[in-house]
Amino acid sequence: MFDKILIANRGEIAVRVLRACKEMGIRTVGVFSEVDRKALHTRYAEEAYCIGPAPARESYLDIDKVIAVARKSGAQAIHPGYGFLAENPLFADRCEKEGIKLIGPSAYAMRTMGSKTLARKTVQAAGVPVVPGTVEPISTEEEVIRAAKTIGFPVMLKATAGGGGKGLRLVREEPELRSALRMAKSEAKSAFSDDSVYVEKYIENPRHVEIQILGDRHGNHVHLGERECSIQRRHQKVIEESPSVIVTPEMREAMGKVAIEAARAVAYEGAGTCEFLVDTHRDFFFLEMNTRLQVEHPVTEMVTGIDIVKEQIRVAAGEKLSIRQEDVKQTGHAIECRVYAEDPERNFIPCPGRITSLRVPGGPGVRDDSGVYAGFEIPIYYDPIISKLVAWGKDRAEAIGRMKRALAVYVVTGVKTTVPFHIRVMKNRHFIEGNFDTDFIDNVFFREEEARQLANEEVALCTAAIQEHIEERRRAVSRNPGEATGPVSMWKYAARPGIPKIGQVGR
Ligand code: MV4
Repeated sequence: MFDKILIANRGEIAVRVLRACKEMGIRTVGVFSEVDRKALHTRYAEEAYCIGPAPARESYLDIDKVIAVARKSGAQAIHPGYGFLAENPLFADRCEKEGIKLIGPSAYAMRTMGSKTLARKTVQAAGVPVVPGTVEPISTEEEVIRAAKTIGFPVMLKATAGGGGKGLRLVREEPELRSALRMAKSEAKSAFSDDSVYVEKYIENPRHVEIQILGDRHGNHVHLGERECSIQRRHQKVIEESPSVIVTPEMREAMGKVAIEAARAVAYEGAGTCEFLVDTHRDFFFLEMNTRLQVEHPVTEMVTGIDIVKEQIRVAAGEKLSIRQEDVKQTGHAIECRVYAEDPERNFIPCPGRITSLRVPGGPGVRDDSGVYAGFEIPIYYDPIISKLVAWGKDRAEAIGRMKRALAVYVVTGVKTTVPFHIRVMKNRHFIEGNFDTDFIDNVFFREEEARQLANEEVALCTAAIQEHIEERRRAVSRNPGEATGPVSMWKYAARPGIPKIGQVGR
């Protein structure tokens, strides 16, 4: 086993990896940028080194600087966390050359899965169902048109180097194809400096379900079941859960099996994730494979009891996986809310700044993976994540109940957070019923919230009008006490003695 690991990351994920190392009795080395001198991960690492100015390009993404710290500190392995250098095959190559173990899969596995078309080709050859479409990048307009006609509209144009929402274009009908292709290509070019695209059949109202896998160097692979990740805002996951309400035991077994086949196809070592789109008939299709530890890994840990980071470290050291497939059991239900320093009232703009006070929830089934503390200033340079709040319960209803209870007492002052947004989602009837797809947040949820707000405004307006009327009468009566009874009904008026009836000739 390693006796010293460098954690080449910051924030909550660096803290998460540091915790695993400490529990395993492994010494830790941190790296930090100039704005992270007082960050939690910097303080928590046993030794830590500054690797440059705030911009990630000059610090967390600088391969030479990270390698220099590993050599100087005598770390035998590097854990890259997620983001930054985590899926960079050049970094993997460099670590190998330096004789430092990168905790994760080979550069070959990263390269294969990094190219979305090569990934499709590779896993398809291994018998994995992929979204119908091309397995080669396409260059000319004519080829794209031909491919789209063969596949059948609607289709989706995707960047070969893509992932996330960039270089993505939905094409419903043929006339839109040419301009969509130009846009997809130019977006892909500026985002990835690679303008090649491929074509897929568009899956309507899909759900995003992913399978966590683990592999070792001895040819063992297991899957840890699924995570439901359809609750996304503009291609950013915001809430994840395990298990998924739509996945049956048979489906889980089938998806787990093909995810393992995909992993075996690249001799996958460490923790990885196969993403699938699930259509309305519950057919599933491989989308892409992420060759890293994922943000949402805690929900899997909560339902399986397996420490994914410790397994990563063990297999990186050459050990066998500590579990066999038959040891993997999902117990209960876990939900994760990503708490960000963003203002949900102002279109989720990032709100970096100093956290003036912080009270984190606890109690049964609640886990908060945080990268901050009261007094810390969230820098503007990185993802403004505060923590990942995870609630576990014996079933989904209990997990939602615990999440609501935890969110209600989560206090962060000094910066705006996404906590109020999460509370709204936990109370949404579609969410409670498990009835949602990848369109839920951007379309259904925000539209319902807006309609509710408009209805509330109408009620407020009526209440104000009634109040105004009451006050107006009160003022009129104080001017003229004779008006105390208000306007007299014509029925009463007509019945009063001595008052001539309408149409009656006076006596
Ligand atoms: C799709 C799709 C429908 N059909 N591909 C968006 C990001 C990228 N990772 C894949 N994405 C999609 N690919 C086909 N053939 C719908 C999406 C999609 C989506 C996927 C997962 C989670 C949220 C999403 C939101 C909008 C669109």
